[in-house]
Amino acid sequence: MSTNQEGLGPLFRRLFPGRRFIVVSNREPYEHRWSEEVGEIAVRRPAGGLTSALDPLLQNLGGTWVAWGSGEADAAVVDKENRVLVPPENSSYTLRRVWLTQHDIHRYYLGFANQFLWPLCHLRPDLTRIRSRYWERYRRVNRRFAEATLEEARGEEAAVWVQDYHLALTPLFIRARRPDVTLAHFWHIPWPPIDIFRLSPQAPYLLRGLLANDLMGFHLQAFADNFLRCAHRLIGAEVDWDEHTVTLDGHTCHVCALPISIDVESFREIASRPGTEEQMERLRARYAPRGGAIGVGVDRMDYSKGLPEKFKALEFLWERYPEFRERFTYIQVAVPSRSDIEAYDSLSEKVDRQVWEINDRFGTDAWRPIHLIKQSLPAERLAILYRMADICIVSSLQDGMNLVAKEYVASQIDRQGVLLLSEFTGAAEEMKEAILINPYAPEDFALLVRDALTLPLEERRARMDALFAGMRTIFDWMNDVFTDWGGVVSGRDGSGVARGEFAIPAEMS
Ligand code: ADQ
Repeated sequence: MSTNQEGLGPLFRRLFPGRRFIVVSNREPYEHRWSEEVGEIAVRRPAGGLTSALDPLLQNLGGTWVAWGSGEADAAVVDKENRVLVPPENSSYTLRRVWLTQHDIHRYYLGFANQFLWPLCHLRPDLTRIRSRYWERYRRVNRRFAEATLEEARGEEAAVWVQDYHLALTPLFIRARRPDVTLAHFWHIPWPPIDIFRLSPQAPYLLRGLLANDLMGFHLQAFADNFLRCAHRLIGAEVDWDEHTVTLDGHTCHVCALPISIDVESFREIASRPGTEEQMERLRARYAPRGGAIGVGVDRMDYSKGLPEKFKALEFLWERYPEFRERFTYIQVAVPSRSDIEAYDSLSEKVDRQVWEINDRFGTDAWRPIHLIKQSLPAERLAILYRMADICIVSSLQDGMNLVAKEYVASQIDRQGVLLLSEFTGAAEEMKEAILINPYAPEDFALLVRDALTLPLEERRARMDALFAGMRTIFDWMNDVFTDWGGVVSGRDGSGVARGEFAIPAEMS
């Protein structure tokens, strides 16, 4: 752990002298809502590690954040250019809002992004919905984000950082008009192997959109390699496997593995606040009235997170090893997510049913095996749960990184917990001292839960200390992104203008 938040502003200025910093993402860092008081507007800061890390940096640099204006009162506070200064108490940077209609939300966000790209990238082609109207709207909205970004660049030199799978085409739409802007993109979810990605009828255009970047970041080298292979085989781009670069129509994009992390200190600070121990006692008495161990899971209700697989394994545990009945209680926090999509709705019902059946089968008058909390909890409550839990289970079937695993380790002030981590998460590449599980094999999974619950304290401590020692922070990650990106820009001919042809194929307009 080395980089601190304060060092990032000066680092950016040194690496990108004179460039305006612009972040582009689907979600916005501040949402305006009508409050209970008639006519009053309240500001909400949507939770999320990346937002909380980028916000202070933008406050320091005074740049612009371009995002979907999703708050119901957002339109009431912007100026005629759709801009509002944030944060409200200390105007430091510009939030430029992009408006989405109900059709846009349905087709671009819920449609192409979340019913096509998300399942495809999580190796679930069976759940993809291919609709031409989704693709048409995805193009249109991506172009809208690009236009807003171009206006915000105001003809000045700029460094634009685009986030995630919602905006794969935006880089090319920007680049085609402003080759002098430097562009980086971070893809937060897996990039699938070519045999899956090629199922996409739009594969060539998605690749072209992303190859307009100077830097393309993934959590793992394996995802970066999948991307390079797709670019080479599907559109004939030239790949340099030693340099991890890919060149198309004269422009070179650097493809890097940059594993994300969390604000470790913030979780530790919250988990060690005065009064936490008393709250832990209260929670133990409430959830595990017969004593014994407590396990925790924190996930969005998403089919990639392996919740049914986890509950299947826990069912095996209580069935085969009755000594854990009344001696091990599991708390699952599962925030509802994308519930307008059928696959999410049916997952939620399935999980409800499964939990009900397990509780009915093994529960007693004094003890409920699984507590399912279907709501979003503030970081303060999550940190207490993480600190209290004897084990934390992350059972994703596929996951770009998985921040929950890192949040659990950061909050383990008493160094006694055990992390069970799916080998199919990006985090498993770094967190070798976790107990690695295969969520597809419920009996082996159950055995490993049993092992975790019976590990001697000394070994739990040794594992947790090693996990903690290996933790990097989200600020280290941003430092790495800027350093790699800055290296690419300074390695160019000095003019800052990207070379290459940036024509937009007719199918993309
Ligand atoms: P997600 O799929 O959202 O992120 P994850 O990395 O686990 O997955 O992050 C979830 C975040 O939401 C965590 O910070 C967690 O604390 C929070 N959260 C979950 N349930 C919550 C609840 N009930 N209440 C409050 N907070 C809750 C995507 C990719 C991941 C990648 C991240 C970051 O899918 O693979 O790690 O982006 O790049």
